[in-house]
This record gives sequence, structure tokens and C-alpha cells, in this order.
Amino acid sequence: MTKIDQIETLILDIPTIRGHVLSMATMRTQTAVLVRVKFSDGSEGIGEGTTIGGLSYGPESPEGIQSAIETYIAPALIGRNGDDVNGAIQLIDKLVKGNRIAKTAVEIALWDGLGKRLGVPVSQLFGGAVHERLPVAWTLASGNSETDIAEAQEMIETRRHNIFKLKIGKRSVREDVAHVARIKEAVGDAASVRVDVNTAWSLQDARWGLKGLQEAGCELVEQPVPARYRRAMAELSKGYEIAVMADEALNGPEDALEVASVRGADVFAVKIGQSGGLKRASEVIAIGQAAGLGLYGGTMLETGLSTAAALQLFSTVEDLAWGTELFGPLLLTEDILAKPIIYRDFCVEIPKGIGIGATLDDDKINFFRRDGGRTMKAVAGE
Ligand code: MUC
Ligand code: MG
Repeated sequence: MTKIDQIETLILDIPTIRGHVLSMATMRTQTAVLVRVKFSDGSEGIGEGTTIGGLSYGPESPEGIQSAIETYIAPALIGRNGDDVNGAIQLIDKLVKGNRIAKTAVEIALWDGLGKRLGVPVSQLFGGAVHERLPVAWTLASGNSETDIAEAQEMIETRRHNIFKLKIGKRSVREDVAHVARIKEAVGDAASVRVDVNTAWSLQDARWGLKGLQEAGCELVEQPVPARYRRAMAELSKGYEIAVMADEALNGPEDALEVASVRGADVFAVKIGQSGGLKRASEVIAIGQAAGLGLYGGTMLETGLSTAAALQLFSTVEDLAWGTELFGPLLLTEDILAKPIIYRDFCVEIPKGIGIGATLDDDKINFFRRDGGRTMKAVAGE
């Protein structure tokens, strides 16, 4: 039996290429929790748990993710059969409530280790890839319309992105709609324009917002109202032609079922971290498919590591009608992978290779680690 011998965690702080202005925070750095699982046969698996803007986006912070893994998840898994990923998921779900991003980080490392030992990509463990590349959006969030337009035009010219998600919700609804209309007018039919409000609007704001956005040619609005307002989301989906996407409302398959049952969205933004791992994300996908909803491969602006893991899963999904936004590595000043993920022709390529298809660049890890390489937090068996 290949046993789980040791689980290490470390926190990386990586600067972003520009300020990323969201309704609840402006990001100048992204913080990722990395996990390395060492197995008794000498094999290893790597994983990542990342959130956005400290505790401003969701209930887990980077420090909390690290602590949940070290204190509760790792001790329960040490000594177990490393090949039994489902058993590990079930055990941790019993022992640890919530903490989905922490669970995801460890689960990715377990799938990565298993894929490597079997000599197959993780997509194979989910039935096999049906895509080699997927469309990938870019987020315009400099906080300035002119800068966003210049950024969009450069992305279209270089054939990197022709789907843009605009982060709004910080200014008034009227100002936001005017900002979106200017960008849509500038890019015309060369690009799809969508927005993410990150829960900032009341239902009343959202009614005005969706009307204005729709008239401006915006195709989709992501999470306009707070996550718990399922009926408001349903009302908005029904009331306008513009597609309404659930993001913060989707924390795993149970939420997916509730949202689908009240038709509280037209589209699911599926995030592996928010779902609680690749397996739970695959369940969210199945519920969305069964309910006839559109699917979108979401991100928590993770590094190349978790982006590779998400791509392994999304490559197996028959129809991601709204594409993906797995551009996290491009927002960071440095990619931490030895072989960066490839972005070209408006698509992201599914990494080749075994496991999640990612190898870390150790120099970069040492450079960005918060503890400066002085301590290694590890939980190991006797
Ligand atoms: C979110 O809320 O979707 C994804 C892309 C981006 O710019 O921010 C994220 C988070
Ligand atoms: Mg979102």
C-alpha cells in the first residue's frame, strides 16, 4: 500500500501585474497556499488553495486555509492509503465542516499523486479529456475605463482574449453601466463583454443595472446580489434576457441543487476551490447539466498549479457554453510553474503530462514564500 507519509504547506505572496479592483477589495498581491503530499513510495503530489482579497470575498483566509490543513486535515490523512482519494474526501467531509478551499488544496495533491503513480493525467481519472484547449476570458479591472479599453484592444490584437469580464459594483449603478457601455462600444462585435458585481447590489439596484447592461450589449451578469438571495437571483434571471450567473451562491453540490431548483441562475460559474475540490466540482457540473443550465469554468485567481488542476477537470466536460476564466497565472508578475500554462488564440491549453500536468519552479517558490524559507510547516507520521 502506498501510504500518505507527510503533508507540507506554505504560503506564497505574489504581486499582481496591476491593481485588480473588485467591488470588495483591490488586489495588489495574490496569496496562495501550496500543499505538498509525500507518499511512502517516494512519489509526491502538489495542490493549491487560494482565495481573493483576504477575508473580503469568502469565509476562508490564506492563514485559515493553512491552519485547517495543518491542524485538522493532515493529521487525519497521515498513514492512510494514498490511492484512496474518495475515502480521504469522505473522511475529511466528516471531520471538517466548510473549509472548502483547504480541502481542495489537499485533494488536488492527492489526485496529482495518484495520476503520477498511474502515469496518467488527472483528466483520465475523471473519464478522459474531450478538449485540448478551452476559451479563456480576461478580467478588465484596472478601475479606469480608458486603461480597460486599451487593455482589451491589446488582448484582441494579440489574440489572447476576446471575452472580457468587467468588475463592477464599487461605483454607482449609473456610473457602472456607463463604464460597461463605453467598453462594449470600443470593442464592438470583436469581443463578448460580461460583468461581475461580486454581490454588491440590492435587488432594486440590480433591476436598474440589468436593464442598463442589457441595453449596452453586455451578455452576462455574474452574482449581482448577495449569495443568499436565491429568489432575487431567480427573479432577475426570469426578468431579463441577459444571462445571470451564480458564483458566490455556489458552495458545493448542495447549493447547486438549491439554486437549480429555484432556477436562481442561467449559468453556473464552477470553481474547484469554492466547490470543495475536483470531485465536488464535478458534482456541481452534473447538477448544472441536468438542470439545463450553462456552465463556465471559474477561477479564484489561482496560480498555474490550481489552474492546471481546474483545466484537468474542465477538459472532461462536454459543453462549457460560456468558456472559462482560467487566466490567474497571467495576472501575477511571475508564473510559479517550470513550464507555464500556454495561452494563445483566445484559448488556454490543457497542460500535457501526468498528474495535474504542473511542475513547480523551486527558485520562484523560495522567492515568494512568506516565511522566507526559514521554516517548513510539515505534518508527518511517526
Ligand atoms: C470572481 O468573483 O469571479 C474571477 C476572475 C476575477 O477577476 O476575479 C475572480 C473572482
Ligand atoms: Mg465572480
